[in-house]
Amino acid sequence: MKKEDIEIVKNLLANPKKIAIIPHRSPDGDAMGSTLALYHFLKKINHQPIVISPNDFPGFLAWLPGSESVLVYENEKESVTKVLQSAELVFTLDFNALHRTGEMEQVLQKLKVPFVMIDHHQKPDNYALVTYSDTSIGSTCQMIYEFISSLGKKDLLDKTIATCLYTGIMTDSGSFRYPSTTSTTHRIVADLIDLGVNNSEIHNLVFDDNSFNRLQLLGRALQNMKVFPEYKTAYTTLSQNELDEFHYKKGDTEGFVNYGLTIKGINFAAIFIENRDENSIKISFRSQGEFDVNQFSRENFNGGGHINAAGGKSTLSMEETTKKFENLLTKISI
Ligand SMILES: [Mn+2]
Repeated sequence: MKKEDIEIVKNLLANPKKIAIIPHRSPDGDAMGSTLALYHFLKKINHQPIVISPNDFPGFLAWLPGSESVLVYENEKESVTKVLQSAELVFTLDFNALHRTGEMEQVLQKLKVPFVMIDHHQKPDNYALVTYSDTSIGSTCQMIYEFISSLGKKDLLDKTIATCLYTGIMTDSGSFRYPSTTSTTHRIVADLIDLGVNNSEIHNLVFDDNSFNRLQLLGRALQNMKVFPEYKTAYTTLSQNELDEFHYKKGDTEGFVNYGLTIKGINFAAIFIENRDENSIKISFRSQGEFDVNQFSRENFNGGGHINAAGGKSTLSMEETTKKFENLLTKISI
């Protein structure tokens, strides 16, 4: 973090404030972990923070300390809008473009108070007074650790904050196996464990949360998979009917896209998931090695993210979307 930005943030936090902390829509472990860690930290230094999520967070994160205090914009738009309008400072974490908050963007855009962005995705938009952006860091939670350290407040870290941070570092690093996991990541994690984090329990809480329906939905996704060895690519689909058949709940398809990459010789994987209500196809891309799925998604599927992990969207039918995808495979080198 830049020296002058640290000074600006120190000034912003010099007297008690009402602070809104915002994760992206459909928050994952890193988004919830980082916003709640910052929430606990700001409370400790006498602010009045509140985490406001654009929509519901998945059940496998509902054990996170402080999650019961999170407001969900989509569930109570009017009252949450008022809370947002009363904020004196806004932190946006784990995303870098306001449209990632969905409908809440309209409210955020009208706010006249300073924004602080802390994020590790590529190409940050220019909406914040302070932009702490670093695409080399594997998780926003790791950045929050660095952020608190930069403010000279590392001694305020405790088991609660550390538990939130550990969760996001673990989930965004694929349990410490993605290339963005560095020796610094492990040193920070060591610190968190010294603060009392129960790493093994957190792993169980997050990953051993399968329902029978979810396992069957995974089975369907694996059966639907198409593999193109010549393009080192595998993709799968889930239609709305299939989601309905297995009583899909938010978060159920988390991680499904990664299975394609576990096939020997496959470096590019995608999953296409139909959303009948929004009349669109939600897409996740993953790659191994050089192939830049962030760029691929930006150019072809209105999305973006990181080099090896990105999201996208299509308003074509499922059939047209996968046809477009298959055509693109012939034009790229993976
Ligand atoms: Mn993240």
